[in-house]
Amino acid sequence: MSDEQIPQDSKLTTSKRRWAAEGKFLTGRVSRPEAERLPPGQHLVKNWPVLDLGQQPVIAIDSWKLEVRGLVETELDLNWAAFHALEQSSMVSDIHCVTTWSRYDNKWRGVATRDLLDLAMPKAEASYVMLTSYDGYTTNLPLSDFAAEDAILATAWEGLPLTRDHGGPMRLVVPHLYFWKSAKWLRRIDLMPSDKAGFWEKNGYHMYGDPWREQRYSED
Ligand SMILES: Nc1nc2c(c(=O)[nH]1)N[C@H]1C(S)=C(S)[C@@H](COP(=O)(O)O)O[C@H]1N2
Ligand SMILES: [Mo]
Repeated sequence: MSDEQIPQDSKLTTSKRRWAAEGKFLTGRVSRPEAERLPPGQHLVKNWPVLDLGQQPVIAIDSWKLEVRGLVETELDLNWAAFHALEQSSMVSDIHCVTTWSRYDNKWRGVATRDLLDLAMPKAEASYVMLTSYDGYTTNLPLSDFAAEDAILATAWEGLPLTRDHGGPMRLVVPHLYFWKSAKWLRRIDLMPSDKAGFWEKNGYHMYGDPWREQRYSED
């Protein structure tokens, strides 16, 4: 599609134009050659392992909600219908778990984190994000990484509703960081001025978690 055909007032163009103008969310990430697709120390799996704290919360769609709080112009309280009224996107990405398995070409559908941020409008001081889930899990990452082009608040995987064991009804997917940053059963997003450790980050995992730099543990 040429630029002329994109409606200039669409949500996508608005957020892209605004973020480009602000020079925001530039992570310096580059696309990688196929030979570097598998990060060091990882092996490929075809199945999809389940990893969590052992408590898989049961969340009724009627009582599900997502809160956005902290350094935003507009705090958000979205129920299931409001979340689905947002622009829905599809993305295909790889999973890299710190326990050394990787899984290629996972097809997600849901709300792009950028589209959610476009609604909430991060304040200039917002630099980090804390994610809080229904099982009490927390994890932290820079706002620019949360806002990556391929980061998605996923409600479906391979065309089917995301199952509870994998974080359904909704989980985050941030493909360019180790998978512990991709909070399952996500309930709340807090925008913060500075970094704070989440659950695994307090327990020895790296604050950032880049698979290509093998940032597995905090002493790395
Ligand atoms: N809410 C929540 N999210 C979580 C976890 C968790 O325990 N609770 N575990 C993390 C870890 S360590 C990994 S590897 C992935 C695993 O996701 P999966 O079970 O869908 O493979 O979820 C991440 N997100
Ligand atoms: Mo993990």
